[in-house]
Amino acid sequence: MINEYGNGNGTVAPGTKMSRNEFIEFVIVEKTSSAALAAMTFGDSNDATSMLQGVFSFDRATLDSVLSGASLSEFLPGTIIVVKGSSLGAQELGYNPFDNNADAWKIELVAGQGAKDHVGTLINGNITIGNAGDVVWISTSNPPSRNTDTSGFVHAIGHDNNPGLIANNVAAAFGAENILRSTATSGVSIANMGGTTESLVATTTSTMGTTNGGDNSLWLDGVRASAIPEPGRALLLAAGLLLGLTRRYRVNATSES
Ligand SMILES: [Ca+2]
Ligand SMILES: [Ca+2]
Repeated sequence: MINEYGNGNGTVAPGTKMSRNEFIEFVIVEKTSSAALAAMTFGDSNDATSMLQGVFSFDRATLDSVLSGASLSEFLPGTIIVVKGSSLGAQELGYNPFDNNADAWKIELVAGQGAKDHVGTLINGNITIGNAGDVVWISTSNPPSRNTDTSGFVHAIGHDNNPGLIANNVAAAFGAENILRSTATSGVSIANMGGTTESLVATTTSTMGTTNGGDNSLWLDGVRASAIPEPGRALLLAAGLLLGLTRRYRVNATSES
């Protein structure tokens, strides 16, 4: 799912096909392999939300190196993957969901490196978030067959006061709440404050790489808690039990002295 995207100034860094200071934040809601992610495409629409604009895909080798570092074969539910422009810092490929640390659940890919423009040239624009409107989408089609093809979309969110074809198709497929009736000036992010049912807001407080606060954080915290495999959870329970025993021992020691 797309959890948030940030609108910057739209200046595209050479060779990256994405605005320097914009980002897309994805959340994974079921166990997903690097092959499955690399087989998908994602991108944006034009400002009128009437046509697809940029089409990207994830770099499988980068995702494999992340999973290998974490000794996992799949990304766990609750994982955040950020795709960002080249001015928003270096790639962050550390991933360790067994760490009880929000940063350990996310990776950040830079456009042109861990996430790249799709080799197909049928739809060949840059990812630039528009002030008047935009739709950010992820699709099983590789790539979509034409610039109005939304048939493979597995999720999309957007903003537009006057929705075009793509925005209208997204509203019909995923719910009217997936398109925020709003503009988004530079510096504004569109963020889901809900869970699997969108509750979109336009906000100047972007949270690239972390949960969006409110019900969005409660939802993803719950998803993460139930995603930790049993051995990891058992270890955490054992650590908690040990802590409890230590506390009791300390209380007894204090009362005896
Ligand atoms: Ca756009
Ligand atoms: Ca966020």
